[in-house]
Amino acid sequence: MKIGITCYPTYGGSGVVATELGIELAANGHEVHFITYSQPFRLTGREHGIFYHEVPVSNYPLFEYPPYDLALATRMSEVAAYYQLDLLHVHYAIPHSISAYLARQMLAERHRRLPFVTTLHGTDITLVGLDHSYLPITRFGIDQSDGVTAISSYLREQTLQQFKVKGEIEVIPNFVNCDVYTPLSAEVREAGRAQFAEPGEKILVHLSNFRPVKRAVDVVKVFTEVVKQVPAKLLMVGDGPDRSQAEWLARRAGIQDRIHFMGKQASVNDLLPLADLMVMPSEMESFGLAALEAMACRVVPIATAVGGVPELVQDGENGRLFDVGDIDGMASAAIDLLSDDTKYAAMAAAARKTAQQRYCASKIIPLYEKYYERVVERA
Ligand code: GMT
Repeated sequence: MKIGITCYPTYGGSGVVATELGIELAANGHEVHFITYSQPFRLTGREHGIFYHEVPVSNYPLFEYPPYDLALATRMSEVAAYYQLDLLHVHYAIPHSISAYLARQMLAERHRRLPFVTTLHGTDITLVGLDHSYLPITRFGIDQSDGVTAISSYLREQTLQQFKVKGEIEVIPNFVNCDVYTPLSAEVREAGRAQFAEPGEKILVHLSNFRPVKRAVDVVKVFTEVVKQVPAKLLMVGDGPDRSQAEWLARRAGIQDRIHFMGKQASVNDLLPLADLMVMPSEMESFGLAALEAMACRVVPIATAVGGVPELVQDGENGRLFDVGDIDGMASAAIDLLSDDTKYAAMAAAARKTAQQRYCASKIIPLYEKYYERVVERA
């Protein structure tokens, strides 16, 4: 098939999922066209079967707000016509589903079909879509989509309840390429760990866009308790509004030398397997992709039981779950696991098994392919 993909190309879970999906689809022989305002950060631009089309947004003094949604709709319709796309797949409802709707209407005028699938990722429903000014247009975009998927059962239920949408929503969970996100050999892992930690020290990792919903400050609070009992280092991967507060707290606690603030990283598959624990204390996660990527690397998640996370993490089996803000609970679970090699090894193995058995790209990509076929057939 020839598939157009639109997403937020910069840092964020939905853009990562969209990019990885495009890479997997191209590897399966499909032709994939990314239509976004900049090249998705996990793409090099040289991948076989993947084409990138930038959306230029002209700005005139008259426009206080440049109309990106309209520029996107125009580019979507052009790319669809020039490359004879079978369908568009947009990630994150706002404004992508509305631009796709406009592109479909524009092409219909010229007797061309362009069905589109919208994948809901989380904050498009749980935060942005519930802002009164966005709710009706988000509902409209969802209702107009030729297919709608959600990345967890939790998000599907939320959308049905809050938006009272008309059509079906198919749950297709997020995925990870278990060959790319995979444990390292003992030798390579030890060499990698030596860049960040002394021999015998444990490594904790946090990966996010440091938005308030991620509670990055809680990670530092948990780590402050952990290092009182276990020699350890913390890798803070990513950047965003709460980074400065997290850095300030680390200094105030006097543990700044134990924390590496690494900023945005293009690839994390070489970093995650160096760690022992992933700390994800989010206020909300519709799925929790960072935890899945860590689990695939045999890293145990210490997370909060919010949104779709309990669909991925079963407390005490393949990770640990706590209430939001339960710093003591998360810290003592981390200390317990880092002090008991047998318990840790069993949980780490279960984490990897969960990724392999339920969320491997090889299992999830065919679900998207079948879904596309159904959408194209009935459009
Ligand atoms: O929270 C983020 O990282 C941003 C957001 C996005 O759309 O980029 O993430 C959402 O989508 C991810 C990929 O599907 C999910 O793994 C995250 O759980 C979800 N974030 C929230 O629900 C807060």
